[in-house]
Order: sequence, then structure tokens, then C-alpha cells
Amino acid sequence: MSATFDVARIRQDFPILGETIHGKPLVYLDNAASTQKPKAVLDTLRHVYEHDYANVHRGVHTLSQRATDLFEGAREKIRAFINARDIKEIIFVRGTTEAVNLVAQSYGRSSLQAGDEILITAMEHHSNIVPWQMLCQQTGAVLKVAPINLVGEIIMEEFEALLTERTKLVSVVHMSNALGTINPVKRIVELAHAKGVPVMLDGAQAIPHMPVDVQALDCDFYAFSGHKLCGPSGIGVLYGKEALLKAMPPWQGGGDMIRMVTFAKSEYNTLPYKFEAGTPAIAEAVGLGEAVDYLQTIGMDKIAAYEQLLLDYATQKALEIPALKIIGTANDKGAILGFTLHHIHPHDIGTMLDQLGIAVRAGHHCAMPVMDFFGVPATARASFSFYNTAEEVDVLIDGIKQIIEVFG
Ligand code: 7TS
Repeated sequence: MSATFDVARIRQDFPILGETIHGKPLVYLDNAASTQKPKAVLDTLRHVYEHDYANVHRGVHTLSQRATDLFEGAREKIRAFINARDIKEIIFVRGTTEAVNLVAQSYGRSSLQAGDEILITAMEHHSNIVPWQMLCQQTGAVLKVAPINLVGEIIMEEFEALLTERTKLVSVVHMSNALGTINPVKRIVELAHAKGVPVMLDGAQAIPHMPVDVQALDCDFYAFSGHKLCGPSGIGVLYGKEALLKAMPPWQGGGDMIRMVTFAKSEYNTLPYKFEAGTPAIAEAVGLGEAVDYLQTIGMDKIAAYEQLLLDYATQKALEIPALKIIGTANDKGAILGFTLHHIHPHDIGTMLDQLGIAVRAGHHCAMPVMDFFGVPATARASFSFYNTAEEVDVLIDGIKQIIEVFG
């Protein structure tokens, strides 16, 4: 498909891609839910646990120092990966969900009052809706939702109209997990900043598919999950601008986030540790650092270009099937193909494709308001990664045609 992109070689880095499912070669197209892991990441996890493992930030002994060096080394790798200014701005969390909850409960709870508004969009994942609803219940703030159009793009005039002097925070998905839409986040940040409003970006889907530079975006917070980025589960990142993080109160209390504790009061640690209470996911953070190294060796711009070719090919093939309706047809779109097939329930599509060895997700994709907007209970979703191939797209399309034949 692309002369400069050796997908056959890349696939050899992913042991699981050699599995068979129901006797068929695995065709893994559920990358938006979680990506598979390259051998380099698997080896790193094993190596850390076999040779370098102890708790971090608290031991004078050699293993603890080694583990700490690796853990902090991973933080630096991630800083460079997203071009943050300083490692103080890189908070390790469990994933995107925890990052949004952290900002809601720390930044939101300490700075929002009754009548203040939080502005999101109609294409958010539940993890960028529910934490704000909880914050609204706690503070009396109001959640505002910028609408989307029928191709699945934010209606920017409406977004601008909803951005008022009452708006205290904007939180928007960078790339939609249900529709694939890549939002004009730089423009969104500019509009919000012109009114003095900070912006959080949910980067869970964007970060595996394109280069992300938080300084160029000028966003105030950026959240992502390691497990969608070829890294381990249980580890993710909240980027925040230092001045904001410094002013925010801690979210969770416990070990590591303090400098001094008495029964009368505690003094909190400096950034980033102020937001990292308790023993973190140590080997997993190191594994995420390795994943970032791995992806950078391939090149995020090359990954983005190859995946666009895959998406274009899959879209063109899908459009040849009259019964198939693509949900999410934005102009600027990442490698996600959500679809319905007339009256055939997406769960049946998912189950039948599984029989053919093809893994897709069927359901509401934790974006129930998106399903409501498009008037469907669910969609089937094929989501691609750089290790997928045009041949796999052909297997998917053949599978869909077989389903249509069976259901008539
Ligand atoms: N935001 C977006 C845009 C997502 O796609 C997801 C997960 C999350 C936030 C939450 O990430 P987590 O790692 O904290 O769970 N999306 C999906 C999905 O599309 N299918 O399974 C999980």
C-alpha cells in the first residue's frame, strides 16, 4: 500500500497478530478500544519485573533507585513525545478517565461556582461527560453541549455562541472514538483563550494516530491512555500547564504526594508528585515509555499517512455495499469506520465477524448521546492501526457481504 511503510515487517513485532480465532487468522480491528503490544513493550515489562523492580521514590537500595530511574526516564520520554515544556507537567494516572476526573475534582471543584458553565460537545465519550455532570452536581455549575452536524462535525458557530463569560472550562475530544472525527482543536483553543477560558483535550483516540504537540496546540490539559498507544493498561497521562497544576489542590491524598505529615496538617509535594498519591503502575509506566520509543522509531507522521490510506481504502470498499451506512463522515477523520447494515443488529454483525476471526466492536462505544443523535441503538466499528493491512480490509468487506447474504 505504501512503499515506505513496511507493514509486513511491523506485524512481526506484534506476537498476538499470529493468533488464529475460530481457526481463522486474527484480523484485529478493535484498536480504538485497545491496541495490541509490540514485543519491545512485552520484553520491557518482563525485564523490569525480572531485574529492576522495587517501589519508587522511597528506597536507598539499588533496586529502588533503578526502578525510580526507569520510571522517571519514562516520564521524560513522554514529555518529549508530546513536547511538553517540563516533566513537572506530566502526571501519571490510570488512563484518560482518571485524568478527566482529576481535572474535574481538583481544578473544577476548586474554581467553579454555581452558575458557571463547562462546555463540551455532543460527540464526547462518557468519560468526558459524566465527570463534569458530577462536578455540576457538586458545585451548581451547568454543563453546556455544542451540537454536531449530520456528518459528525462540531457546528463551530454554535460552539462559539455557547462560549460566553459564564464559561469557565472547555473540554473537547481531539478525535472521536465513535465517529472518527478529528476536531479543529487548535481553533477551539484559540477561541476559548480569547475569552480567557482554559481547554482540556481528550486525546485518547488522537494520540495513537498523529503527532501531538501540546505547546503548538496551546491546550491547558491533555489526557491519554497507554493501552491505546501500544502500551500497557493501567497507565496513562495527564498533561497540564505548570502554572495551572501548581495552583490546583491535590486530588487524592496518600503516600508520595506529601513532603511532611503531622496529625495537625500536611505539606504537599512538588509537581508532578502532588498528583500521584500511592504506589504507581511502575513497570507499566516504563512499558509506556518503551511504546513511545517504538512508535517514534516508526514515526508518527508515517503512521498517520499510512492509516489515512487504509481508511480511504476501507471507506471506498464500504461505499460499494448498498446496505451499509457509514456513521461518521467528517472531512477530517481518523482511521475509524463505524457503520450499520439496515436492520441487522450490530451485535449480530460483531458476533458473525468474530466467527470469521475478525475483531470489531459493536455497541454504543461509551458514546450513547452520539448513537441517539444518529438515531441508532449501536454501530459496528472497525478501527484501524498501523499494523493493519489492505488485505485485512478485504477480509472485513467479504465478511460484511457474507452477513448480508445470511440475513437477506
Ligand atoms: N476518551 C475517548 C475518546 C475514548 O475513546 C476512550 C476509550 C476514553 C476516553 C476512555 O479511555 P480509558 O482508557 O480511560 O478507558 N474508548 C474506548 C472505545 O472506544 N472502546 O473501548 C474504549
